[in-house]
Amino acid sequence: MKIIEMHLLPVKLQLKNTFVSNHETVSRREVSIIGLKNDTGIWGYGELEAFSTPYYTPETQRSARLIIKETLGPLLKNVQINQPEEITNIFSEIAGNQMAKAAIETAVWDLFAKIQKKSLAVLIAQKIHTKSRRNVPVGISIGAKSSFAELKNAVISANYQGYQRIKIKVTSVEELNLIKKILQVFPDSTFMIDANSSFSLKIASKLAEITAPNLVMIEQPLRTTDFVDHSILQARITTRLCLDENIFSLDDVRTAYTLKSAQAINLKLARVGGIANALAIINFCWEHGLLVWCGGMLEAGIGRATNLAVASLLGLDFPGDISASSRYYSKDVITSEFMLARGMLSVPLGLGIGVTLTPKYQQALQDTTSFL
Ligand code: OSB
Ligand code: MG
Repeated sequence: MKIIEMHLLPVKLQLKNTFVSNHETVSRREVSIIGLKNDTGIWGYGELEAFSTPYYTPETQRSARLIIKETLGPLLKNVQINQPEEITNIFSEIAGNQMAKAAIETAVWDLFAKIQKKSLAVLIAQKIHTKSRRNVPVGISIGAKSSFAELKNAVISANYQGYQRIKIKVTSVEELNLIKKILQVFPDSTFMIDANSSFSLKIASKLAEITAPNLVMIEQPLRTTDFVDHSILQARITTRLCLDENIFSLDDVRTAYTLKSAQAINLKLARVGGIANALAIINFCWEHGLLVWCGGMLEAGIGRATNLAVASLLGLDFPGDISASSRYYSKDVITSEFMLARGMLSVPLGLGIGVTLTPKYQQALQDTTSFL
């Protein structure tokens, strides 16, 4: 197969609820939809997940769109592609730029699944010699809250909707104290905390104190790229640490494993450069007893469908950050909605990612000129 057209459409979406983390406060989410057309006229779709600003990762929507158009796209021009995994190898001569790479790479996987007349979930499961589940248990990530009442209401709502695990963002020691109370008020809910790099080893004893039977892990408490302090902290606390911001590659996961910096990995397709790298990381984690689960980054419909295909893998059982569509945008880019039923989302059964752009976005994407 050859890719003969590449299209990129920037879209701005309005979040229903402002999302607060240590990095930034997001109310408007900018993503880009990428559309690839192959030489038999089949389209594959991907989503560029970089944020507008370089706080969470170095890439931004603008920087990644530039890299896609000027650097990555041209590497695929007139190239015969026989397997989706080849994309990662072709892109490996380009340093970094994981999210730009993932946007194209995931679209190529969608294309191949469609060519092979199967769902992306089934294609991915075959690649890693497991099965894909029809329904995936999921969790929710609640933005940081500065009052106990607000936090408590958000937890009650998450429980009412049926989420199987609740992640709470924390940006300060004061908020950590609120969460400590929440853990006691809701003994039957499963919680985790995500600090998005807001702490340092100075508060190691505070983090050691917060252990509770219903607190399953603490995500990225310390500085992005720091494996050493995370390792020191993990040795001092009984709660499992999970890395997010630190993980851009399998090499990073190997570093975390070797230094014992964490016992769990938040896996984001975009942050690790796409599906082939994600599968290599899943394999490594399964072989080495690291808990790996599917993270999220406020994706729109295309990105959520792609995540769900990966999260459907039998064995990737810990509920990920893939919530119902209703939790995110007032108007999404796809025609269908992901709805929560008994704490699960169902995996689309159609070909490829199994979701369709709304006519408006499909038209707008096709109206852009191909940059290939
Ligand atoms: O740290 O996991 C994170 C969203 C944007 C950037 C980073 C993170 C998150 C989330 C939200 O926690 C997960 C979701 O998409 O629901
Ligand atoms: Mg995180």
